[in-house]
Amino acid sequence: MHHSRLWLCREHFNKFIENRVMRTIKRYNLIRRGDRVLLGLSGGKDSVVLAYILSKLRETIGFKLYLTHLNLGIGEYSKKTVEIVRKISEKINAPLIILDLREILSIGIPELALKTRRPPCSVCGVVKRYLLNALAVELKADSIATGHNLDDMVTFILREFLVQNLEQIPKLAPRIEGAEDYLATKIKPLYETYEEDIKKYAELNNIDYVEEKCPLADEKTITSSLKKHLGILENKFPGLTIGFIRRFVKNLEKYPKPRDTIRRCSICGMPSSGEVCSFCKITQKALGKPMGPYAREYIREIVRKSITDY
Ligand code: Q46
Ligand code: ZN
Repeated sequence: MHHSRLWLCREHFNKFIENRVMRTIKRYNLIRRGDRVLLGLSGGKDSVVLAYILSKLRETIGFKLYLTHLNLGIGEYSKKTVEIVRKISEKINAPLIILDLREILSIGIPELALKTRRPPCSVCGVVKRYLLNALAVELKADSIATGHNLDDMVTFILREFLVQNLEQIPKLAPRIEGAEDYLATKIKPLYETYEEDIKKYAELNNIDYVEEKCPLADEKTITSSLKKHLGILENKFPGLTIGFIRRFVKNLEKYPKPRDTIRRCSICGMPSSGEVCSFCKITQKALGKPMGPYAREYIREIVRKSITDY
């Protein structure tokens, strides 16, 4: 491993990565004994590798792991991701809930973007955040785990700094507390794990994941350029990225607190910065009706049917 100047065999490499995730969980108090953790699985390498590692740690820590996948209705790409996540759920023996956007809204992300005249990733972000949170609330999950890795997080922090969006920076912490019964806590167990190591872990353990990028992804963003350059810097100065993130967490208190207070959407009751949440607004525009209440009821039903200890 370039960053730590270690050269390990497969067995020791696996141990090294699993220990690193375990230490991240402990250092930032991400998962506690008895927790119910909902992992958002996209089918890409990060969330898939995280599912494997969390399934290995579940007994030692003593928590329950649930998986969820959002079928975004993006043609062949979505079909492939669904296949992959089903396989993982069987392999690691963790319950999986698939939320199908075309079943909930009758349209997928491409049409939703067209009808709202917004970039696909922007509507997609709103939809994913909403459904994931609504599912976690329904499952009474203690947290939502996501596969964001070290390189992702440093890139996001640098981007917010570059555009001087300082109030967004505290939201890039490894653990973001939720609120009451409508906003789930979010955790990032791969916060200190290099992307390069995640790829290696998948390769060495024959873990299948979706390698192609989403066809709607916008490649010309500040984030993708920053990530490339961060990789070059890390190669030149091994350990730069991990050193940065650890100092960043220590300095978190020094950044301005976000001013937007979280309220509840007057239509569906989910978190919102204004009177009506973005999901209700987007669906109102695309379908002529705010779909928050329906989506929540749909999720409630699916949880009732598929989770036995609910
Ligand atoms: S799935 Fe959705 Fe991503 Fe595709 S439309 Fe954009 S945000 S790129 S992670
Ligand atoms: Zn709403």
